[in-house]
Amino acid sequence: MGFLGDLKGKKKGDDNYRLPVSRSKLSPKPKMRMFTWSSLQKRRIATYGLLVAMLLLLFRSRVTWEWRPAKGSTALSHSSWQNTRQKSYGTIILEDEAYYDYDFEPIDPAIVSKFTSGEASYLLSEFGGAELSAEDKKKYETEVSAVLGATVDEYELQNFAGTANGAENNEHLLLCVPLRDAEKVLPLMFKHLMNITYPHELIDLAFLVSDCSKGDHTLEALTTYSRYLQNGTLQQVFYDMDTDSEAQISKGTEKLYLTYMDQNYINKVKQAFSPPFHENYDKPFRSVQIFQKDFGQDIGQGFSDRHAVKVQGIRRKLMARARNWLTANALKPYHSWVYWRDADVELCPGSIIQDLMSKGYDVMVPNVWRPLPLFLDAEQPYDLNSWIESNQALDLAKTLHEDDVIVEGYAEYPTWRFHLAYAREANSNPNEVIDLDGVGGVSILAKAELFRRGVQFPAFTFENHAETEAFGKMAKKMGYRVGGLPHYTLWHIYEPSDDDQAMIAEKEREKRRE
Ligand SMILES: Nc1nc2c(ncn2[C@@H]2O[C@H](COP(=O)(O)OP(=O)(O)OP(=O)(O)O)[C@@H](O)[C@H]2O)c(=O)[nH]1
Ligand SMILES: [Mg+2]
Repeated sequence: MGFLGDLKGKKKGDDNYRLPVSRSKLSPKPKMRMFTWSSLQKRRIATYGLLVAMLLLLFRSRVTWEWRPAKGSTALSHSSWQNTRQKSYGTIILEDEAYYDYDFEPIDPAIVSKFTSGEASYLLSEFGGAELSAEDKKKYETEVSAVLGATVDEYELQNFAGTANGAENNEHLLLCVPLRDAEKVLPLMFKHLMNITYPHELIDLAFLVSDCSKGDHTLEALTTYSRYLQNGTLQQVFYDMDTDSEAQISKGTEKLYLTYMDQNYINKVKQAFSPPFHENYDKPFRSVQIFQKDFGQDIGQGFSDRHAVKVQGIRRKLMARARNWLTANALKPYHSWVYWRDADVELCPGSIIQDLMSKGYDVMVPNVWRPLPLFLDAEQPYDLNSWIESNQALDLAKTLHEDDVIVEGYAEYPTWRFHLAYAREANSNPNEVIDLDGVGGVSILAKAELFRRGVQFPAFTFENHAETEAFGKMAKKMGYRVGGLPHYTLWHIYEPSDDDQAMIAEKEREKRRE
């Protein structure tokens, strides 16, 4: 069964399957766009149509789509959702300028074709020679600039430095997510993306899918969900998926461990993903780019596989390569900020981007914990990669080979560093900031300037570190301010380890014996 196999009866010609992913293909502003279809575009549409039809067959999806012509100028709004809960899919007209700025103007093939035999020939055929009346001159200038100007843009990079009030200042942000074998967590990830209250029209989403196992559908699922997201209909898709009774039954058996968790926490998660949502929850993002590239990562994505100490250095360097490929391909000159987010986050405030931005740092991370079963104390500091350097760790580094990578949380590397994770006090000021040296990668906000200046995620050993911790160290070395919020917490999903599963099974057996 395909990943959307629980949904009901999608129609082949359904407009929700338009390929809208790049911004220019979202419902354009009528007065801004004059379109004639070139044969290339027609061919593309035919190919897309064929692909979509194949996808539909492949996923055997079962959603009933009810097409409703555009009524207003907004996507299915949260109030319409709350009030009616009906299936209604309106055409989205994206009015915000931020969807269209810093964009090459579309080239009109009819105008371009007039110039194919050179300018002299154009002048002759259009105006009978080079002598132009005032009116002809105007037309000439418009058409020449449509051909030349359409592909020439200039940027004053000073204007994209990033401020603490990015949303008010219309600052564009690139949101990067690396993905591997992530099919299962994609609905969670997309719900979090919709929950983000930083203006969606200012956010370009960029995903990199790598090294997925055979049988995993991360790439296909990501593409399909992204299309729904950009059509403003993903909320409805998830509602249908979440209310599908068959799917609930199989989820129930799979998630037995939930009964062993703190029910307050479970309720918080439920609440985070239930209406009312914020006003622009369904609003499409400025663009979505999906990249696929394998790096030869063959360490398993299971909890126990990826946490063995000896694989950490290799794994972290490969992750670093993936991150660098993603930024290098997706960063545009108009981005002021880059936000990195892992897909496997369970709870996170929708205002995270503004919250991290408001501190005025160049790099800022929150605290990351994870919930645990009650029999394991209910919660635990999770991301130990955000820390302040210690003399003990610097001394330890001197004893290591220059290519060795120190990883936190392993007895092999006693660093005695101050970890952001352990500094958390549940009810303390979430705005308190601590300066850091290393950072974890679950949720990093950084000014785009860092990447332009050459700060990156080292895929080699940099000061006995790799990836995000080395990113923090490198940023510091280049004079940037790196900080973390000890009392502002994101919750990583809990995946029962092999040991935890054995304990749960034992408890279940005990229950049956009682
Ligand atoms: N592109 C790419 N993404 C990856 C790779 N490995 C993990 N990811 C993704 O990177 C994010 C973090 O991955 P995790 O496996 O949770 O790794 P981690 O956060 O370093 O480790 P944990 O502390 O175990 O959570 C998730 O969104 C993964 O899907 C990889 O090799 N390539
Ligand atoms: Mg993780």
